[in-house]
Amino acid sequence: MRLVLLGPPGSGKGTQAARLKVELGVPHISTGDMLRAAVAAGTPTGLKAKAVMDAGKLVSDDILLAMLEERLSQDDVKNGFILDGYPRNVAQAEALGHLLAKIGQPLDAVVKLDVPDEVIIGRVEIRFKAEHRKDDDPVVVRDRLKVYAEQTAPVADFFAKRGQLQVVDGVGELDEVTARVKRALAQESA
Ligand code: B4P
Repeated sequence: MRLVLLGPPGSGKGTQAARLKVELGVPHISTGDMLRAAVAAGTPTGLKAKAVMDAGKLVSDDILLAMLEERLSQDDVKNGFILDGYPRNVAQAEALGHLLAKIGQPLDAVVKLDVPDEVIIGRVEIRFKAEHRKDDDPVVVRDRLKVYAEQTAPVADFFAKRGQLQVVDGVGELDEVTARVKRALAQESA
């Protein structure tokens, strides 16, 4: 299974990917986690990305593509992957298509988690209080939602036009949302 999880910041992409990877037996590739690891390690990529991430903006397409290309060249993705956080704009969606064609691993499914802004703001506020992630600050979250509407929402249209998009209600208990995603994937493979 080669799956892309789309959705606004805080829609639960990372949360659901962590559950689905166990059931599907494929690795979870989170570009957000990879960037946070680079920041924590103080790598050149991390140094460039930190301020951009803290401000809730998108890190440059070049950095993301290089990171993803390297990750998708590793052995553990041979049987598939769950991609969470990429693509975040149409240029990244196009780059992903070229990259997957090059490595002979076309996508099987694209699932978008649908969650209203007010629910997202509530969820992320809880995490901000617990973890103090700078980009979870309520002011930054509003900017991230703006970036999503302007740059990432068109990615859903990109996949919809290709008949690849499934939209799943992302509001509810974690188990409920997981069950909805699994139903969408079962339909895709039927
Ligand atoms: P990400 O790490 O992708 O952050 P996210 O969008 O907030 O995460 P997600 O939607 O996975 O939400 P989560 O499950 O954690 O990106 C961070 C930053 O990295 C970006 O702003 C950008 O700067 C940079 N970046 C990453 N990829 C990039 C790219 N391709 N190009 C450029 N820049 C890039 O859930 C959020 C919270 O909700 C959690 O606390 C969770 O517990 C809770 N939650 C989840 N599901 C719930 C449910 N059903 N009910 C109640 N709470 C729930």
